[in-house]
Amino acid sequence: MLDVVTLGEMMIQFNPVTVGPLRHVTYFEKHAAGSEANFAIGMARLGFKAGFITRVGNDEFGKYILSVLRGEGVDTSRIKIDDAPTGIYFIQRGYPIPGKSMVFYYRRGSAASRLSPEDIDEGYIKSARLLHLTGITPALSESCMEATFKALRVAQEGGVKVSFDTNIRLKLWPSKEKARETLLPIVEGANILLTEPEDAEILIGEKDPQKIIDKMLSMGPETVVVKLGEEGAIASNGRETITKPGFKVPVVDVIGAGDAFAAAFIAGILKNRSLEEALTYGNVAGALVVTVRGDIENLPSWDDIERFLAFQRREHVTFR
Ligand code: KDG
Repeated sequence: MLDVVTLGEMMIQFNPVTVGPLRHVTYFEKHAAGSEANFAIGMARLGFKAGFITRVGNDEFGKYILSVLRGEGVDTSRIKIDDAPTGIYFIQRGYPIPGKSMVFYYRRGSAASRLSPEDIDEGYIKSARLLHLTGITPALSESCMEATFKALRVAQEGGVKVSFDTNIRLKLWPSKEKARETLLPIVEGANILLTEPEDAEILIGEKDPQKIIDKMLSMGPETVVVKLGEEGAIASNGRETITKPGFKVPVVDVIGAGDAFAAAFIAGILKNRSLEEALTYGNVAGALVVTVRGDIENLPSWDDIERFLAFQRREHVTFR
């Protein structure tokens, strides 16, 4: 029995120790990351039983990814070992825009890109309360796209809630049109929709948060969240619309903030907390993740969230 299940690609992330153009970087740190795996780990840190479906290579990086997921308490029973290599990617920090990060993928033909509908165990998906999908997995290959749609269908048949984070990575799509036509049916099939203005502009031609909310609520989802990066987020369930500003923190690497937000927001919703509380948890998780290199290291526990919020309220927090 799972609380949440997700599918996608976890890769080795090489994160430069110094900022600037990659050609001049000498030292990299090795991390394991990938949007859906970040989400699964985020949920596990918050006490939920999370399952992750993927393929990893029969190589050192695949072994590392498995050990990270197992160490975090994510269920790896549906992860297959494949002959193709584990995907990797590099981050470039602070260049050409200070404070921003870019990604460079080396993942074509990777083990996870060979994920296919046969890897989607219907009973496994139906045993969960929520299936989490992102716009990354269907962009990886035809078989990944089919696997994503099979998971969506199975969840809908089994009455499992679906959350969808649009996460459009243009480097993975042949065109914006292809991204739009592939992802719109998932938007329509989701119960909880998370997006950001650039993605919404591609999907529905709107980048104003209120217009995005109005339009997307009319397409099917019961809850729509527009993530605004350091500005925070705005969410609506049709009855109430709440805006929550983000927390000001020192930024080291912004990659992974959206996944942290998604995990903590959905954790709040699954715990029947108010929309406002769920948004606050999401903003805390996003703020914590950007202060370090790597996507998963600073994903918070409930205790971390409480301490962070107490500190913001200028209450006494013990450090020893
Ligand atoms: O959300 C963060 C991810 O974008 C990053 O970890 C890499 O999963 C990744 C991807 O496919 O872009």
